[in-house]
Amino acid sequence: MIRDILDKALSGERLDAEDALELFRSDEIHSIGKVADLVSKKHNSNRVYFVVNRHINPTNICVNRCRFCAFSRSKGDVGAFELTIEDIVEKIRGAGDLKEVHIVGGLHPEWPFSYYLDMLGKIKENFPGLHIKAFTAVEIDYLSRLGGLGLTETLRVLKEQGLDAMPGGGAEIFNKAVRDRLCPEKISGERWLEIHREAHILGIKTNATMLYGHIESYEDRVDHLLRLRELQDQTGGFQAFIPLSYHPENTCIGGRFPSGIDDLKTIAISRLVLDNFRHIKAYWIMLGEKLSQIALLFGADDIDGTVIEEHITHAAGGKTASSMDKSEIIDIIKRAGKIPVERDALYNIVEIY
Ligand code: V47
Ligand code: SF4
Repeated sequence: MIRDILDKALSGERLDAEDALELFRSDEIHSIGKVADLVSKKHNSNRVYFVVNRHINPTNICVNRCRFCAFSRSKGDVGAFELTIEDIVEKIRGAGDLKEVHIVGGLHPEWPFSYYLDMLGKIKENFPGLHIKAFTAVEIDYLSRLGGLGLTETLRVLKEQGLDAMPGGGAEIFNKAVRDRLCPEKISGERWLEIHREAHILGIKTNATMLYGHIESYEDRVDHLLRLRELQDQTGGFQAFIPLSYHPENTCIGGRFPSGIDDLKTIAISRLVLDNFRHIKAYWIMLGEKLSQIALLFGADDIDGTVIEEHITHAAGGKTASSMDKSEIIDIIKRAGKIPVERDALYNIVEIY
């Protein structure tokens, strides 16, 4: 019974795989969402976090060419781009008083490891107080091969150069059969988890994501969530979980957008299953401004940030703007009956509104 599972979650008892699966199969999104909201309040009272940030993609040239990715290009393709480090510094300079820069990109076939070290160094030199949240586990694995350093050493050197935190991308769906169809060239789910474990051991906080709504089953989603929960039990190094709503346009695998109901249900169930994650993020770029506002009543306590420039979602049919003013974000949160809290990349509080 759904009621029993929700009572279990409310009393703080951990949900198991069967419970999570039953929630995904259920249509009772109102009750699931209500309980997720109550559980969210236990973690964060009535607060909703946001960050004044800017996204930067140094390049969309990528050797992996995942089947769900409309953003990537091969070298020489129309629309392929490469930013210089000066371009990146200028983009940050033009963005005003940022608290975080979020940097992810393709796996470039020719750039040396030193490009990435110089990028971090130049950003820190020009903007000493700015947090750098950069490089998915997929990029970290690639950089460790590029630099010929082991995983630990690669992460250590990047941290020394200014890496403050890592984003949660590249997780997709851990199940190998799904991954083989979605992104056969990408690192395995096990390797993604290993890289985040190592980052946590070195004191680098990270996020986690799950790309849902394509070819995966509910069982795959549950397996994905439980593997994240298990690692979080061991390290405590994850800050936020972000369900990523699949965008199908211009991709190899095609398909449909997940329904709004699936989006809300996935946010709410994530809140209930990931009892050891402090934050669940409703990424407004992928959910849309209005649905992400409703997600704040379905267990989400973070809405990401100002973003400014976005390519990954928009290449695949994203319909939102690429940028949202801080005042708009505050308004969305307030009109959901929540308290807007501006944070930095490490969830230190900047201001409560
Ligand atoms: O790794 C690619 C996903 C990710 C599509 O950690 C797609 O704070 C939907 O991880 N439809 C990058 N998703 C974005 C990401 C992220 C975004 C915002 C905040 C944070 C954070 C992380 O986007 C990729 C991939 O999983 N993606 N193509 C698509 N067609
Ligand atoms: Fe490359 Fe990332 Fe796109 Fe895959 S999802 S093709 S790794 S940019």
